[in-house]
This record gives sequence, C-alpha cells and structure tokens, in this order.
Amino acid sequence: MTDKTYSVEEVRAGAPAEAPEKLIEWVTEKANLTKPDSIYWADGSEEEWTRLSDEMVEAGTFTRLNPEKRPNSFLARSLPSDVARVESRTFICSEKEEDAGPTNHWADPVEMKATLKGVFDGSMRGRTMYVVPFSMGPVGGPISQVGIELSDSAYVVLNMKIMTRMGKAALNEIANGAEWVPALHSVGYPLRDAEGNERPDVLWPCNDEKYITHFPETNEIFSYGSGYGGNALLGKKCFALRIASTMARRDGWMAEHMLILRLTDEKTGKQYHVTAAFPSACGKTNLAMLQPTIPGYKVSTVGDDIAWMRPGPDGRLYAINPEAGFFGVAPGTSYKTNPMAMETARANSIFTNVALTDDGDVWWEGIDDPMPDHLIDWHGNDFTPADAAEGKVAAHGNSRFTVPASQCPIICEDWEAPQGVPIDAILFGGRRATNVPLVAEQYEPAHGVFIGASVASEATSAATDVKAGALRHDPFAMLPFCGYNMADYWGHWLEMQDKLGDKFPKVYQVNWFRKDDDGHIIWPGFGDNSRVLDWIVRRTAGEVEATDGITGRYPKFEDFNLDGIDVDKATWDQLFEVDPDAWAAEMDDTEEYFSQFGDKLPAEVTAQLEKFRERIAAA
Ligand code: SAT
Ligand code: MN
Repeated sequence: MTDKTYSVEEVRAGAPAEAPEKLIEWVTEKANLTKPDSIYWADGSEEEWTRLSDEMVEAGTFTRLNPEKRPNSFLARSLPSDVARVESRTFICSEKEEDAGPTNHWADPVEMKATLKGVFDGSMRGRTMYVVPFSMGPVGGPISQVGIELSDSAYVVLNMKIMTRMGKAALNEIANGAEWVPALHSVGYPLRDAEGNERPDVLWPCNDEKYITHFPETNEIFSYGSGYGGNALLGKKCFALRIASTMARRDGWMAEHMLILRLTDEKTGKQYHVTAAFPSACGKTNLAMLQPTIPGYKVSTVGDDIAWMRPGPDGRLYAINPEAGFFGVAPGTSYKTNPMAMETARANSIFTNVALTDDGDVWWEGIDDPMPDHLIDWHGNDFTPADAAEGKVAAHGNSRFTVPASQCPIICEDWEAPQGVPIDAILFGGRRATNVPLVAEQYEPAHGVFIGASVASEATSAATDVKAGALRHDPFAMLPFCGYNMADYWGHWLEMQDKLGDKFPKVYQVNWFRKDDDGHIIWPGFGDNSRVLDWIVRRTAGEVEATDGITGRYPKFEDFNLDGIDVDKATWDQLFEVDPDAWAAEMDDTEEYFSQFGDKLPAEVTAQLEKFRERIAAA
C-alpha cells in the first residue's frame, strides 16, 4: 500500500458538518505529514467507547476485567521503557531561551519544528488518525478552554474520554468560534515504511526517541514517541499546566498543579474551599478524597490534580477543575488509605501497569486484599509470593487508574460549576522526613510565594528520569509543569496577590511525612489530615491564635484537635521541631537554587530569604 494524500475536500467529507474550515485545514495538513490510512472523528459517545474498547480487547492491548467484579473496565500493560513522564525529553520551545528559564529544557522553536517534521513524517502509516475534540473545564464555562488532540492511539482516545469532556460538545464550542489549542500526538510506531514494507503491530507501540514539546507563543503541543499518561494525554500536563500557565500569565489568571476540595462544617453549614499543591505521587488524590476522622466535618472533592483559578466578580479567587477524571497512582491505594478512590474505580475504568488476578480483577501493592498465590504482573508474567520475597513488585510504582470523577461518591455537587468555587486557603506540601513542621501559616503574601518557591520533596516514581527518594526542589510542585520561566511565574503570583489584596487566600506549608529517629512516619496522616484542615479554617475565620516561628506561624498545642489519636505533647514537639542550624543550611541551599534565576528572581523573594535568616538568627 502506498501513502495516501488528503485533500481538504476529502477530509471535510469525513468530518462532522459543524467542523470549521480552519480545523479541517489543520487536520488535512497534519494528515499529509503523518500519513495515516484513515481519519476518524471522535464523538465521545458510549457507542464509540464500546466499539473502540472492543477493538482494543480484540487486538490484545486491553484485557477486559471480570464484568462481575469490575464492569466495563480494562487493563493495559505498557512497555517497560514507557511507564511515566520523561522530563529530559520535555521541551518548552519559546522564542527566547530565557522565557523557558533554567528549570525547563528549552529548544529553539524553528529547529524543533524542523526536527518534529522529520519524526512525524509518516509516523501514522498503517494507522488511524483520531481527531479528538475536548474541553478542559465544563463545556462553555467562562474559565474553560477547548483543544483538539490528533492521535494514532485508541488508548489515548479512551483515556481522553474519561479525563476530559471529549467529543461533540467540545467540537460545537469550536464551531461557535472558541479559540482552540492544537495538539498533535503520535506513538511513533508506523506499521509501514516509506517504501511500503509492512511490519506487524505490537501491544504497546512507542518509540525510543521521544519529544514532548510546547510552543507557548502559538499554544501548540507536539508529542512523539510515548503512549503513557502525561506524555500522551495532552489535555493534562501539556495543555492544562504548561500551555495554560503561559496563557494565564498573559491574561491574569492562574493554572496550578493543585487539588481542590470543599470542607463543610456540618454544624454551621459553612463551606470552605482549599487547594493544595504537592509534587506528583505525594498523596494529592488521597487528600482530595479525605474522610475526616474528626466529627462535624465533611469533605467533598472538586479535583485531584489541576486547578484553574480566576478572580471572580467579588474579587475573590475562584477555581475550577479542568479535568473530568482522575489519573491516580494505584500502589498504596486501598479502602484503608482512600476508600473513595476505590469506590470511584469500581467500574468504567482503565488500569495501566497494575497486576491481574486469576479471577480477572486488578491487584497492586498496598491494596486491601493480601497478595494472592498467583498473579500476572505488569510485565505480563506469572508472579507469586516468591517473586515478592525477592523484592519484585507486581504493579509498577507509577501504575495508574483512569476513572470518571463523576463516579466519586463524594464528588462535590458544584464540581462542574462553570464559575468555580471561591478559595479560602492554599496548601503547599511535599515528602519531607525532617525540618518541615506539620503545618505553618505564611507571615504575609510574599512569604506565601516564598513557601511555594522553596518547596523541596523526596522524588517519587512519577517520572522515569528522576531518582526516586532524592530530595529535589520542586517550586509550587510545578517544576515539570511550568510553561515559562519559573522566576517570572513567582512574579505573576506576586502580581495576583497584589491585585486581589487581602482577598487572596493565605498560604500554608504542610508536611505529613515527618519521620522520627527510627525512620517511622510520626503523623498518622490520611483522614487525620482533617485535623490540619480544621486548624487552617479556624485560622482563616480568625478563631484561633498562632505562635510565630522560623518557618511560619504554628498552631498552639491546646488549640489543635487531637482527640482520639495518639499524639501527645512530646510527639507534637517532634512534629514541630525546627532546628535553626538545619534551616540555615537549607536556606543556603535555597539561595543557591534561586541564584540560577539571576536578575529574574523577584526582589520580594530575595527579601523573604533575608527575613527567614533573621528569624533563624533570632531563634
Ligand atoms: O503522567 S502524569 O503527568 O499525568 C501524572 C503525574 O506525574 O502527575
Ligand atoms: Mn499531577
């Protein structure tokens, strides 16, 4: 078979009637570059989901799970070389290198476009190009945005169906004139070469050469070579964070790596909304779905990963969750740690790189059921307790569930409110065995920015090329996701704070992961984190006082609700131990980290570093 050439007329003939000319032209251009055998316009219907998932089962990429245990749900196994985001292959292609900043990989946009032209040329030979219209945020909402992802992966289409509002309604928005973000994705595994030599498909097509690229000046995304998660589901980190953060800076709003939750005080009926930023795989999904262990509070979930925030008519900051599903880390998730996530994943879900049980259900390390005598592991091999005894795992550390947010039993009734929910407090956290206390409140707005800017965390398995466990700076948990110079991003935060004045939410630094000298985590965490939220909302309501310390303002032992848990004053003191010498060293390290931003570093941030040192000296 030889390559097909597409004409605009032919593409239009196969497209929904409402597809506008500009979109048809773009699809035609990309089809002539990537040379698929056919073009398919996704409508997001249930019929389409069933048809594509049946095809995936037929092809062997999907394993249908036991419908009695996990209806309408599937397992996919990726290649071991394609299991997470690849930060070293993620590029910001701004015109000027300084606009990408020292923490991003920059590539010259003209050169990168030439490289991409080369790799995308013929990359879809033998495959279908899926045209996937999607909305980030409720369709038509004032904070929402639309995009089109072209992809040669049905796995991507099905995941996008869960993670975004995908299909007809989003296309209608584009037909009605909404600006859209163009995103081209290919797994980079054509089934035919330019000479027409065919090769068979594989279960998880991808390419060793990967490019995850963003063009902030033109809002374009090109992703080549990977089929996994944030590399391939382009609505998520590529659009909703990297591109959206640059749009937000231009237009006076914020795109953040934050969960959003509502805390309701059941006695008064008062509602509080909290956003929280943690690096990938540090428990955002767990916090978003927290089951309070203290009576009188109810948590409902608005989002678990990304928040888009804009000033509302009353001058407060309002947030929406731009996503429609959760792409959660499986290992460690259980009815004990996160019952709501477990309930959300009971049906209509895609599991990637978890283990398969003999009765057709899923299993992973840390799930409630003990390891059965036999499993098929994420490589597709037999796995028994003997393998576990050798230290092997049955589910990959970054194995995931893709689940519809609407299935979460505690999804907030306003999770799709187009105008968003008003934010009362913003939390920053990370995994820190030492130094960082359980909770600290900002002294002033610029100190809040400083807290975000100095986030450091023990790295997890969410990226392939970052050593898990090592401490790394991850400002605002945005290090891999900020689409522009990180120092300019801090400047944008300072500007938003200025604009909103005392209506801008207060910032809190939290740490659930502090360890004692024997290496045990001190704080019970999970549902007991409601105790921290309780203190925070009582603080924002002006009901309790705080004690000034080196890193911020701390709760008083007597104000903090510790009823029913085994945290005495000695344990409390451990949780809040702040060693001036350790912090002096951490500030030296922070100063060095900040120095890479040169004169882009906002003066307010430098001033906060000085104030921090003064507090150390006074301690
Ligand atoms: O793979 S994703 O980027 O979507 C998940 C994550 O790292 O948070
Ligand atoms: Mn994330």
